[in-house]
Amino acid sequence: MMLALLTIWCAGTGVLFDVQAVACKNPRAFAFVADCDEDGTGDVLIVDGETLVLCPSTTKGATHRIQLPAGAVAFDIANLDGDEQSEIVCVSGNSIIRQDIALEGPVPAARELFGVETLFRDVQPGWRKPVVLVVSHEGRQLIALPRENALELCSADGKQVKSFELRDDDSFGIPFTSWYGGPPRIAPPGAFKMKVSHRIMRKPELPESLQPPHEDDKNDLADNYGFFFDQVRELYGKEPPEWIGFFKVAGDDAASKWTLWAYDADANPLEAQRIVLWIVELRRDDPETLPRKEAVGPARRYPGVAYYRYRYEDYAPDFDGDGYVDLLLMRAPAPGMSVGAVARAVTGRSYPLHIAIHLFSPDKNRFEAQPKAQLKLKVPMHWYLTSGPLQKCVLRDFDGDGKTDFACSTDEDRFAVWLFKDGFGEEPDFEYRCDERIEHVALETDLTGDGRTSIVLRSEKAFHILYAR
Ligand SMILES: [Ca+2]
Ligand SMILES: [Ca+2]
Ligand SMILES: [Ca+2]
Ligand SMILES: [Ca+2]
Repeated sequence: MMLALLTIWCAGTGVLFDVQAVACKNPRAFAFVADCDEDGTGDVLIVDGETLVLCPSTTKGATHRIQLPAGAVAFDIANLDGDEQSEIVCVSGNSIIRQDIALEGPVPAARELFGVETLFRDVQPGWRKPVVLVVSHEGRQLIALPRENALELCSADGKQVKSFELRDDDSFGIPFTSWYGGPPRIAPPGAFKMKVSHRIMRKPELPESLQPPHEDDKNDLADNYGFFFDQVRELYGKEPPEWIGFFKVAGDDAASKWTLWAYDADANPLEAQRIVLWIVELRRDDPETLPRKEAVGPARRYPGVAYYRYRYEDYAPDFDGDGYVDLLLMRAPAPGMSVGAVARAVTGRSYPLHIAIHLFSPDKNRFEAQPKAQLKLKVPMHWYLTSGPLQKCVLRDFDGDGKTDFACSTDEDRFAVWLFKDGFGEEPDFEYRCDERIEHVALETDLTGDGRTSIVLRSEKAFHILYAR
């Protein structure tokens, strides 16, 4: 297949996504989102070795390749001078370098803005990551640099404008390394902020205007696995079998409703897997303490296994858009099915996978016993034996109607999307056939801020950008 062509652009009327395939050479290439054409929308960028590949939304289908300055470790895509175009600002050794982005014509040479020693000197060679370097402070675009004892804000000519001293036990966590995974967030127009994670060790006290969104903090309860394990043990009256999961169904941090679930040890081993779950209301008066139980619903059993991702809240699916998180169960055929049927499934090299959506009913305070939507899929047999039958699952809103939709791989090289419209249609609403094996979902993000999620898939030799239309 001609992946040597740099990009492939497919568009059609009435389809859910425009697809752009962007070839890349480096196996460790990664994608992230920034606004590289200053139009207020997110653009997909790919770091392919030392090449930055830009896929600006304003030139749909075209890519622009820029060599990152030699030795660049941390870099930011931002509009340093407030004109019509973003630039790359990066740290290379003790140099702060500006590389202009030219979406037309030749790319200007990189130039050093000033020299300064920063903590980025300690990163490993080859570390090359998007980082928040350019910040708005008191109406100015400044370069924020983590130094030995302070975060320093400098103007583009290297003059120190402000310095935020570190206290002894402070750490640089955020905002000095951005992570390219997870859902990036769109900040006010023109100020695109990526999801930021804790990576480097020192953090000064910063004014509110410089603080990135603390989206991780709200998940601290979800981090407390031991707390939920104890709850299940108490509710179950015995040791939870195998594994438990938990996710917030609704509410804020002070008063919230959670689902705790465990594999049901009482299930007949010949039955399909079954879970037992409880709806638990928690209240927490003091943010420092663990919450207490307000009310506990009865144990209820459901066929299948809850699809669960760590930090479920980030992906909390709400299929009917009522504000309550719904339950997605997946089920393989019961082991009790006839030997002949199993044999046929195996020889066909595909295996049935049953997906069921149970909506949460706030009136009944439980998930409905009857699924609201179901899908009967066939997936490669060996997925069961390796990483699980449900692969590359994306639970996001793709058409912007406020209701979560469903997408997953249906074969090594296929990715299918079903919109939730009072249920799922028999056929997928969108199907993408890659020309090689899809390895993982690189990004799932709202690029335009209107609730429609775009997806970036990674195959061995390319990224495949599915732009929500
Ligand atoms: Ca843009
Ligand atoms: Ca600029
Ligand atoms: Ca719901
Ligand atoms: Ca939707």
